[in-house]
Amino acid sequence: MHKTVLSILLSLIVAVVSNEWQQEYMKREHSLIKPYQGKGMMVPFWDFQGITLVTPNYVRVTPDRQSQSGSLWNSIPCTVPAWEMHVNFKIHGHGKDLFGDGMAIWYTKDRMIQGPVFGNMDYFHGLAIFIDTYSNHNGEHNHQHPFISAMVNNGTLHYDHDRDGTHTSLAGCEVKLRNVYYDTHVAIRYEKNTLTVLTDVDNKGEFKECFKASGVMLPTGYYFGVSAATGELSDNHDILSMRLYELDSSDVTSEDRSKIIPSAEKFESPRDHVDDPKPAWSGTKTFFVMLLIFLLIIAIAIAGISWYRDQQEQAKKRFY
Ligand SMILES: *[C@@H]1O[C@H](CO)[C@@H](O)[C@H](O)[C@H]1NC(C)=O
Ligand SMILES: [Ca+2]
Repeated sequence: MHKTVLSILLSLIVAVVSNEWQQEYMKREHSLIKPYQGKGMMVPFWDFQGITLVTPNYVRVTPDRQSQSGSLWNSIPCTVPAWEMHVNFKIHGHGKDLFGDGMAIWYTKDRMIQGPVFGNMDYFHGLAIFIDTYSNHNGEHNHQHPFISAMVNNGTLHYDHDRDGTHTSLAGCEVKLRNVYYDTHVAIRYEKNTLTVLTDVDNKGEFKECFKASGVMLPTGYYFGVSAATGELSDNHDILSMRLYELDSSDVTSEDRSKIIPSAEKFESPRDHVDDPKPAWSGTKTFFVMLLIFLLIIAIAIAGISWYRDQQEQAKKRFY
């Protein structure tokens, strides 16, 4: 009896807390989740360009065909100063050794402008996270592909495709994420002028750090987007979901961050990948986890007390 009540109570607490976290901190207006289409054929908060196709289960940014490009763009500028964007995607195709070109996740001033940088415009303002599956210039850099890297631009820098953007890259890491049977994820966290990119590409259900760059200045009011392109080589570039979480930003809420010009401290040369299994939790996340642990302890105490009482009853029955 006690046990059933307790387990119901516990699962209720867990459900409420996790739902609360989702509702409170996931910004629906910057997220793309299933079912994508609302009433009619409209996808609320998102616009599409080029070859991009919305299906019930994924958004195919490009199909596995040569010389295609497409993009999807959030239609609401992001006013949240500290955030974490989770992108669930799949890159797959018929090519065994040759495939490309890759895709990019954007947080930029302009949106819906087609161009040469994975289907989007060059000389952009803001942040690009490139998932580059094809090495255009073997020998120029000492990393393997696919390679995830970041670039911050104030509108003056050119993305050099022939060199895989090596000269303008902030940091990066190698990832094996193509043609796997499970979904792959990338998380982009921006808080306290620090950019952290994490990946979950091993089907383990946990993120590990790809790189972290401090001194990254990004304004509020830019747009999230994803673009992809194929050239002589091709791949399906599929987006399954995008979820934007608001992080605790009590330290910066008084600042006006809308006028910031995008910039980053000195570009670092690509360094070796360092695993960081310790996830950095936001204050709110930590709070809920502590609350959950606290409630669990209380539940265990209640269970313990009632068990003890039952034992006493039993003992009394035996004695009398
Ligand atoms: C834009 O970025 C370039 C290269 O980092 C820098 O030299 C230039 O001063 C920046 N311009 C502005 C207006 O911040
Ligand atoms: Ca490339």
